Amino acid sequence: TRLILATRNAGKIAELKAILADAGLPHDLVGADAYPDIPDVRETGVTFAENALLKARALAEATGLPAVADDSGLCVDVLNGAPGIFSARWAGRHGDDKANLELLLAQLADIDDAHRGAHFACAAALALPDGTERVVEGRLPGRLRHAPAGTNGFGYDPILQPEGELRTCAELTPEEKNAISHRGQAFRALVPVVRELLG
Ligand code: ITT
Repeated sequence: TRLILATRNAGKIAELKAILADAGLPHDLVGADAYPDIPDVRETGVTFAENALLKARALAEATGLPAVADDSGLCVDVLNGAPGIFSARWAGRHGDDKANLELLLAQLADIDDAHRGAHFACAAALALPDGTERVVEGRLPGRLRHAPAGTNGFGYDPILQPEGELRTCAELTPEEKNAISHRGQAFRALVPVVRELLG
């Protein structure tokens, strides 16, 4: 069966395809870009889980196919969890990863190493056309560098150094990142749910 990945973020799509294939999910995974006529849903939720469910539900309803969605972001301790659900548009324009990262580094310029704790969070949602819904979450704790390092991944990867690592997420290989990431954890937890509900 076909499973729609309800995201237009290329970085997420690449990771999700690898994570779900590694977990042995036999479904034909198709990005939301295969359905260009379906308008983007407004992310009006106040949590990652709510927004992931909104995105999955919209695609499942519009296509009549099961859909999974990812809502994720970077939560910075000293900013009380911001950018959080606003991570994709922290500097104003949706999806401007470079501007978002530069603004965040500027905001944290005076924060010393002892106070640069942060985590990536991800909610993975599954929605079926019959209205069945599930959501699970994962997180990757670490600290924020003062300057970007590495070229792999996307978004805030060049500044988050996972706990127990000397490299940033952007210096990990895709396999290393997926093995520990918020997204890897959330979607590996979603796989048995997909199996149970879709076979
Ligand atoms: P879709 O809604 O189409 O899935 P989006 O990019 O708008 O795409 P989100 O609203 O979930 O998705 O925003 C997530 C943002 O959080 C993303 O733009 C990145 O800046 C950041 N982010 C999430 N996961 C990340 C990761 O693994 N590495 C680095 N940054 C990440």
